[in-house]
Amino acid sequence: MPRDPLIALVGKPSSGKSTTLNSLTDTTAKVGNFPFTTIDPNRAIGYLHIPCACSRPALPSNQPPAPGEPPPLQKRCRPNHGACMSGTRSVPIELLDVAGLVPGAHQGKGLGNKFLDDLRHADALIHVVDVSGTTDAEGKATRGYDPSVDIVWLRSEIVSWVLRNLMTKWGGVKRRHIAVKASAVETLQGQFSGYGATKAIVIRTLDRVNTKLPLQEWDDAMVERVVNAFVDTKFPTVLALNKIDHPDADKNVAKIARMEKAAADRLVLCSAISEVFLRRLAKQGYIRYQPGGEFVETREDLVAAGERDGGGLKELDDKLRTRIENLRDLVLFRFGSTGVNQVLSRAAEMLGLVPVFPVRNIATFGSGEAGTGAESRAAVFRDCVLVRKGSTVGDVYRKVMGDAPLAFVETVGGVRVGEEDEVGVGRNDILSFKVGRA
Ligand SMILES: Nc1nc2c(ncn2[C@@H]2O[C@H](COP(=O)(O)OP(=O)(O)OP(=O)(O)O)[C@@H](O)[C@H]2O)c(=O)[nH]1
Ligand SMILES: [Mg+2]
Repeated sequence: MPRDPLIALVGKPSSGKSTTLNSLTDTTAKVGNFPFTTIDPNRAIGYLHIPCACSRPALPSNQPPAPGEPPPLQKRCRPNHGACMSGTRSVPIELLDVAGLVPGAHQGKGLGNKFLDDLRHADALIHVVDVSGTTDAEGKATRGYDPSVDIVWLRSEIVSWVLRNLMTKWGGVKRRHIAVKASAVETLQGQFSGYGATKAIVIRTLDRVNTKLPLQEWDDAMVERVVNAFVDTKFPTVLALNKIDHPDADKNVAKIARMEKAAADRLVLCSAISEVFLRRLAKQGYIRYQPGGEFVETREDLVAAGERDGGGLKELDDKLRTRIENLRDLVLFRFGSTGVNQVLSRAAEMLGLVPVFPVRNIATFGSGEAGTGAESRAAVFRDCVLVRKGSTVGDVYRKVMGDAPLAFVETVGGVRVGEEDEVGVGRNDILSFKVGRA
């Protein structure tokens, strides 16, 4: 059965990995401004924001009663996990906060070997880069550091780690490869299985390298090329340019953008600390703020807008008011949000994750007890699972229902779909599984 996707946050110490994790979850990982605050790998559930099926006007009985009104299904959408706000659904996804990596990590520097091992099961990486330039390569406080070099050395540490693991055994690998007359795909799959590499990943790796040379004839440079291609295939990486609230961030971001021109879609600007701050103030009743949103409203704003009791919000002192003003100007107004949700969405896009909505009743999209009169008014789209692009209806079934025998599967309109049909956004992504013999 395919595993649930796992996204790992990597970066040097103090780049803001734990803060980013906190900004995407409800847990509070230990945050500090000194290196190596995170000692153990820290798993948490983050929330990926996606357009929910309940807001699709093309679904039967989902025409809005009047223009501007929410469609009827949206009012009855009740996720079992996460939430759905005005058609934007937050779907749980597993995140891993890897402790800070430093140059030389693959040789064990700063416990690097142990930390790199935590990456084995990651499907995608979020490299949290401190673009304020106020921390050096080891995460120590400084001024005017050039963060563009972090992007280069961190990737090369990952490559060196995989390369070293492979090269220590390469002689034996080659001999065995010849003895059992294996294909390059088979041999490499065996070697890369410890990183959770599937056959498809190995095939894509070799496509990238594009060599006709048999494996036993590869020289060191060729093995290194293969490992580079493997790292790019196995660990698609989003660069989260964090701390954009800092005055020195602009020039560093500009430099990185020039450097990454060919892969600009993997850059996302963010200020994790702003998101954590805003969510905390909202929880404490000082502001109105939708996580990841563009706007912050204070009591004064709401009073000015005619809400008599200021929405029940608390009064802000001068210090808080100034901080919120700055955050509005420096982050929300300039960038449209704190950017953290986009970081996660971009990682999910790179992974090609498809949200699928299994329902019990394909006519009502409900998942409660079938057949009751209340069914048509009951909660809808209770479940949503994330699967990889290229997954089939059968893959989703096994993920959701396990080994139970499958009779047939229906999608919207009661249309039968085959077990081998692929799922995709807007196609075979609302499914009703009938268990038992066909
Ligand atoms: N200005 C600013 N500071 C931030 C931001 N995000 C994190 N920080 C600060 O950076 C410091 C390090 O943050 P952490 O989240 O602990 O960093 P880390 O990458 O988890 O560090 P290690 O666990 O040591 O590897 C803390 O003082 C944070 O408050 C941000 O968006 N802007
Ligand atoms: Mg940390």
